[in-house]
Amino acid sequence: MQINRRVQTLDEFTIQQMRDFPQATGELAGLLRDIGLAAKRVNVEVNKAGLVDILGDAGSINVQGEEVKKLDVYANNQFVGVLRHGISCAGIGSEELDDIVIFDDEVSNNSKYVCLFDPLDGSANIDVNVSIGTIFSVYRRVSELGKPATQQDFLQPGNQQIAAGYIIYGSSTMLVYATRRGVNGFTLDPSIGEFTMSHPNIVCPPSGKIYSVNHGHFFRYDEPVKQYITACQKKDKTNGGPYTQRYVASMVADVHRNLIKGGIFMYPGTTDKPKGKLRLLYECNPMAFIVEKAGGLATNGVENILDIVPTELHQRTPMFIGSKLMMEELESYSAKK
Ligand code: AFP
Repeated sequence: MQINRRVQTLDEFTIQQMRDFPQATGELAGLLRDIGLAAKRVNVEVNKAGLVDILGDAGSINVQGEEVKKLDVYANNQFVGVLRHGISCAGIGSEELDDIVIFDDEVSNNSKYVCLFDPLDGSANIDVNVSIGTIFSVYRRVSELGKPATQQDFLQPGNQQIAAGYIIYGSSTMLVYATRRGVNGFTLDPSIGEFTMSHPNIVCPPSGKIYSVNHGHFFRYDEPVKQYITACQKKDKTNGGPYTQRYVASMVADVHRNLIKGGIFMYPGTTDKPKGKLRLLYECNPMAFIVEKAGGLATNGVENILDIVPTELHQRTPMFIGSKLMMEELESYSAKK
């Protein structure tokens, strides 16, 4: 029996990754440590949301025109705070903030990275105790070090990401992140207050039996999407099925489940909202980076999510993401069109 199994913490892992690159400055390890700290603080509040006065709406409306729930505001403030006071980030973009925030101090202006995040994705689920998450995306600056970060640092295509990840506040609290070297998952161990390696080298199964989509919009999807969804419903033992439909309406939870078990998540455009609902910079790009580094695929129905050149901070995009073979079957319907 294995006892006192020594598990590697997130910080130990990122430092090990840094040691593999002698030229590394440790800034990325520092950034991930800062994100892990903010995540632990958010986790405490998420786990007691029902007990303290942070349930319900904060009364304000965010840039998306959505009711801002108090936990959204708290989470945003935690991530902005640790990144501003860290030494690795020159500025941030957030779903909760109308515009980018450039930290513009001597240390931050010499930081190599900028960060974009959705501080609390799935916030409509907060009050009903369904899993929610934080999504983050890290870019190397394209602007001159020593000077403040600029808008162009944030409007880079997703294939330029240095790292991307999410925290899922669910039955356990996990932090999953990807770099070009792969995808690793860490589970928060409350007994030591550290994220500890639980899912090394995550690989997305090439196929699966789970499809995730909001059926309530079915008749507003375009024909290839409706044809693929119908094909999913018709799967049986003779052609890789039967499939099951799972949809939590927290993308982090849906994509995490499909990443581990195999599956496809779809948030298509609709006749009334052709760009769909999900945001490119701090929802779709990071999730696409993670899933693609794990061997899956992510598109907007026409091109790879990671190849889209952003034009504005809060732009939306249709999103199809998941197991490679399931994505290719979906694409075959678009090709027929
Ligand atoms: P909220 O943060 O407003 O709850 O939106 C969550 C989300 O952006 C994404 O996490 C879900 O997959 C998607 O919206 C659910 O949207 P629908 O409720 O329209 O299906």
